[in-house]
Amino acid sequence: MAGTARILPAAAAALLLLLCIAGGARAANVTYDHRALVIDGVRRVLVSGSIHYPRSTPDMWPGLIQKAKDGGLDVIETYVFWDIHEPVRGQYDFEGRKDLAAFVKTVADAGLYVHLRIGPYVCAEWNYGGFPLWLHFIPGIKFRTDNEPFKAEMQRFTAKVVDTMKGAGLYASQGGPIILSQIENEYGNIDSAYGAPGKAYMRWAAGMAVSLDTGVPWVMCQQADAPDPLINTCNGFYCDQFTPNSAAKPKMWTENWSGWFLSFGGAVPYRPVEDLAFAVARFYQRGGTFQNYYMYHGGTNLDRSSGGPFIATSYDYDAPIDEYGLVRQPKWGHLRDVHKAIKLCEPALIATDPSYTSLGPNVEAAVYKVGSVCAAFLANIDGQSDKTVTFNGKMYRLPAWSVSILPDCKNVVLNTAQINSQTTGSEMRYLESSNVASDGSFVTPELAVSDWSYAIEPVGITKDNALTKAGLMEQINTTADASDFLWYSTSITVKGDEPYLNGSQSNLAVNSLGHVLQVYINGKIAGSAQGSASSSLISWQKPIELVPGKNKIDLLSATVGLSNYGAFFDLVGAGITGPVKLSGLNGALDLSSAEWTYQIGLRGEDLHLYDPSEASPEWVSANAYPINHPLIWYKVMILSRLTSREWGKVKHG
Ligand SMILES: *[C@@H]1O[C@H](CO)[C@@H](O)[C@H](O)[C@H]1NC(C)=O
Ligand SMILES: *[C@@H]1O[C@H](CO)[C@@H](O)[C@H](O)[C@H]1NC(C)=O
Ligand SMILES: *[C@@H]1O[C@H](CO)[C@@H](O)[C@H](O)[C@H]1NC(C)=O
Ligand SMILES: CC(=O)N[C@H]1CO[C@H](CO)[C@@H](O)[C@@H]1O
Repeated sequence: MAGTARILPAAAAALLLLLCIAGGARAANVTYDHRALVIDGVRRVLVSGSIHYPRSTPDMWPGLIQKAKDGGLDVIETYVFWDIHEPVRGQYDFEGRKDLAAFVKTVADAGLYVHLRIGPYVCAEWNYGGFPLWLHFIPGIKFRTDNEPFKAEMQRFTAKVVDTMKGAGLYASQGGPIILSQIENEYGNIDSAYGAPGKAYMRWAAGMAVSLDTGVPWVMCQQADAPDPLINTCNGFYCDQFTPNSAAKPKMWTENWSGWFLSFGGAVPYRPVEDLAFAVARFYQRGGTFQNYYMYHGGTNLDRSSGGPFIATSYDYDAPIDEYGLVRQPKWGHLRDVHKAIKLCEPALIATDPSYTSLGPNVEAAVYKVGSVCAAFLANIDGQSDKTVTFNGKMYRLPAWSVSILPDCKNVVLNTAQINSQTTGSEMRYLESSNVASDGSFVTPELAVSDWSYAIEPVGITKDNALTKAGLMEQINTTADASDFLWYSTSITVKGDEPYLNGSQSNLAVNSLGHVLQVYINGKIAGSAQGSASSSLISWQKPIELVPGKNKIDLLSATVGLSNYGAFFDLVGAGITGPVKLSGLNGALDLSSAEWTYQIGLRGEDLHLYDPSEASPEWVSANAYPINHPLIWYKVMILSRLTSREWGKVKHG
């Protein structure tokens, strides 16, 4: 009996060990040296890509991640979006599209690593840079500087994320996929505006992150003076000229822009794959060992998550996987080939530092050679002319703005300007209006579209909880972003002898911080104006018609995504801060300090008209639409008749 008792614990331990290995949950030791991230003592050449979990749906995640893996990625990078996880202070939400742990586990299931960029400031063209709005209302708070209330909140949320990940065993040190984590974000671009307290804050953030003891390295991107042991990394279109701030740190590129984001009214961004491939190959040529595509799948800014002003709802980014989750060719395929070529060079890349030689004007060779292991990159950085060069006694032709990759220092397996992969992409089809069924609905083989219906939105104040106050109020302070909309309403009484009148006409001038303005006089639209992505300011002026007696002035101000970038972006206001003036030939009436009534949000929002699952009686289904009513909601239902799998097949044509 005594013998059995001694043997049992050993058997149990052996079984446990087996279980751990079977589950793939073997702890990995992630460190770094001057060449690379080092995983379990081995330097690694890694290709990473950004996929932000809330910009798609959980049922899309496995497919997106598989396409990333098939495209040659080793790492999936995501930001963590504070505002969606803590919509109300202290009330956390990690469900559905916000299930960060499930996303990280999905990446692990595909056998890839994760770079978790906690921020918690993330920029990301995300509403308010990812900060929850309640943060703005904490007494005495100043964002992103040496301010105790801010630091306390930032530390609490960062620790919450780290604890959630640790609780699920997701750090590499625990056998999970997370090999890297980021604190703050591109602070070095703007920290000079915060002076010495900004520097103190940056050092505090680094120390706070390290103290959370994740067992994996931390990075700060675009932060040249990131303190040890944090790795400072590069973001940009090109990062080949970047060097880290210490000879003990590897050269890492955390944002290589695969394209660019879309703003309302702006051009749809496009970055040719030849240029992107050139930038990537140059980075590995010049000693880089980790680069991340921002974005690999951009996705969609769902709900009200778009940053601003005027960031579009599509976050496609011209990425290798398009907004809908389909591979974009030839971008995806060519980059996969580039990754394969770079991986063939990995033994040489991790063995030594590159040595550079000039092969003529604008032509550079980099050679990684130790004993018989050798890899070379030949770059023609001339944007105009092709070059023919001699390297190791052989002739090579290099197209303009291209890199040739030679994993054995002899044979070119890939040139970044020459696309060998499939070039046909998916085809998007518009719904054809010719396919109208007898019941009036509109049909294609794949889709059915219901009739349109409409609902009237009243002009001006309709809610009981409207607030009346003297003077004009800034919008974000007033709405706390509970809605995009704020009504400003006042009235004036016209006797007929007012100096600002001339006959029946008078000019109304409205100055707003943005982003969109609509002006109503006595319930009728008098005009509208909007800012743009580069400046949201509005200065509107027009003759208006007033009537004897009482005149109602209703101004509707709307935000289109709150600012997400720049020093003090959190203090950039919105809405009608004035002046608002009526003027005529003989005088003016300043309405800026008049009594105004404020209503946050529209009635249709309170009725959840935007929610297809709620059938509001407000909706009128009709063939004729109201004419000359200024504010109307419209609705149509698109009814897919196919499963998502069949849909994918149809899209691929
Ligand atoms: C992790 O690896 C580093 C060097 O690569 C080594 O110094 C350290 O002791 C290792 N830590 C553990 C826990 O194995
Ligand atoms: C309106 O303007 C005209 C000149 O354009 C002027 O003669 C007239 O007196 C003005 N009327 C009022 C009420 O100010
Ligand atoms: C919002 O209110 C705060 C506190 O009253 C004030 O300091 C700030 O200037 C206001 N912001 C804007 C944009 O007006
Ligand atoms: C936002 C930003 O810094 N963009 C720059 C990135 O790099 C490219 C190429 O060097 C510049 O043209 C952009 O202005």
